[in-house]
Amino acid sequence: MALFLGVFHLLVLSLAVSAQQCTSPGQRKAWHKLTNAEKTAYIDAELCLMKKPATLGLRGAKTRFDEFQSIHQLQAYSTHFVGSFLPFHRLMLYAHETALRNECGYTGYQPQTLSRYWQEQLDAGRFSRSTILDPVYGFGGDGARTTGCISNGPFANYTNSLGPGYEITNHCINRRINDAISGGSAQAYVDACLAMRDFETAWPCIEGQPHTGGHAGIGGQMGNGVSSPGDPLFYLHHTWLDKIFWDWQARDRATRAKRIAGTNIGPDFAPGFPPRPASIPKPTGAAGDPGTVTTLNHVLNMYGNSPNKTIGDVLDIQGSYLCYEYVEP
Ligand SMILES: [Cu+2]
Repeated sequence: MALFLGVFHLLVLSLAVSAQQCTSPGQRKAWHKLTNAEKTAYIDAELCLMKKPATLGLRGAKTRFDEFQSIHQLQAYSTHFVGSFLPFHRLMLYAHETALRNECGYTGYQPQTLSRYWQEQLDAGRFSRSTILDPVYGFGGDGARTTGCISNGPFANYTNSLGPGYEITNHCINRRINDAISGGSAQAYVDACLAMRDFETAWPCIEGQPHTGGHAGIGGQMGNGVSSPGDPLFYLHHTWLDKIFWDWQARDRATRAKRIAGTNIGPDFAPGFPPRPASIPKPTGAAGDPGTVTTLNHVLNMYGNSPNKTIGDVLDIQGSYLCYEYVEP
């Protein structure tokens, strides 16, 4: 009888686990590999978010697109240079992708096919010539010399209401591409991070050069640590970083998809991050953590754009909450 009950319990347990498991993960593909129709589908979904009015009452946000930028603007100093940097951006990308799908009908041309990433090492050192900046099947090109505003492409006419930094002002999406700085996205920097032995070294490595190469190589809004999601390229850049994080995790998934570390106290000031005005409350980085170290119980705040989740919920991209995979370019 005891044996029978034991087997029965095992069965129930395995059923409960499999019910939560990710059986058909959504595919995240490299932008360079998409057909023109797939590129257009993604861009159209983003344009749709830009046309939908804001619903969450977040400071200064006018559209649904802006409300995702708000998540980042309001928490810039508690989600960078801290242990939650990679999990926070992972959940933010997922929230954005979910909005593209549920609010803008985005299916990416087949069910379960989701966000796109910019395989930046292909363009490192030559961002200005990347096909991702194509004016028709891409995100438009560099900022104009006089105004800094992107002057072509699908997002040239968007009026951004958040930024630069913490400001609330109507402005264009601006860029200032620097090919030399974009060299920071090179494969050598990616490989260096993938070779790191533990989270304590892999996270600052990813947040360092590959992260900075994409932000500062595009420049303008993307180069602003607080308001960078005002440029839709942000999502393609950070999805690439999320892929690098996952590629690193997958090398020892049993350990690395279950472990987090690092401080939860962000700096008071950081280069590329405009100072936080007193009107914005200092975010409490420690939500869910018992002390000053980032733990699996650390809560990632999406400000109503999607459910808040803990770091433990999102460390595995094929776990109980997230369900996607990266398709190699
Ligand atoms: Cu960020």
